[in-house]
Amino acid sequence: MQEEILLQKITEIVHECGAILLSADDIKRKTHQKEGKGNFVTDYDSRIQEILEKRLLELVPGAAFLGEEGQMDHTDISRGYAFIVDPIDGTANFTRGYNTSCISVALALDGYPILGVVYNPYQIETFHAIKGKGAFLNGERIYTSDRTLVEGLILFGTAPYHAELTRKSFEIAYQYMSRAQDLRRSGSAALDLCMIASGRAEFYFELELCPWDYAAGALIVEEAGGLTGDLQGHPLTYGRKQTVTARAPRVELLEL
Ligand code: 2AM
Ligand code: CA
Repeated sequence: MQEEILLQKITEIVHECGAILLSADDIKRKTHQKEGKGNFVTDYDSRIQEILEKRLLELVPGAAFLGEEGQMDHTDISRGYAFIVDPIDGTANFTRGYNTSCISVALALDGYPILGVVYNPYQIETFHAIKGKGAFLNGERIYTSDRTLVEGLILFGTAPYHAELTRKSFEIAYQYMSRAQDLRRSGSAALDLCMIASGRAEFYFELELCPWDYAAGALIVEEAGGLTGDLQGHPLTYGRKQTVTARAPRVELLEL
């Protein structure tokens, strides 16, 4: 299927799932604790993932499917097509009615994303990118900002489910923040990446993320002219957990 048509169909599916988020009720009763502090799942995460799995695999039959919910840690995405999907990124926000969550869908080929869609139904913002064809917000081309670190806004995730990473997360945040303008913390890695892509913020990091948290967002950042990698700038991979950074091109990584 032609990439643009595929994008249109994926976007339609993701928008339908966004409507489920907006109409969610009685979320508290439908929330369950997962392994680790601050790590939740709701009945909506599972339901949206089921819909995404069924509908996306109809579009690309035979593709692998890696999603946050379920036993998918061993899914091999290194060859052929693979969907890498987070049904709700920002689940803790969702359970609190904080209205900062999104649906994130990436299509990867031979281990690397070639198409990404991130939809925030609360702001009606759809970010997308196709490899080599730029990044867009609601159909308009977006670019990372031309600010340097001194003028920059820092975003970070605290990896709350890994208590041993808390101190290090704040030490790194302090290093960047003390050289920058200010700092924000949203609770959704995919949306943070889209903030970098759209030039609203300049540097983002989180010490441990899963591929479904960053696969779509990282492609959107790169296609918007930004840089992604780990804390040293080594390229991201998409088959395992890792540290993720994203930045506007004039922001340099600090030697920590
Ligand atoms: P989630 O809302 O889909 O769970 C918050 O710091 C960010 O980290 C969110 O994007 C959140 O995604 C993600 N996250 C939550 N639990 C995680 C885990 N166990 N491993 C990696 N990332 C996680
Ligand atoms: Ca999730």
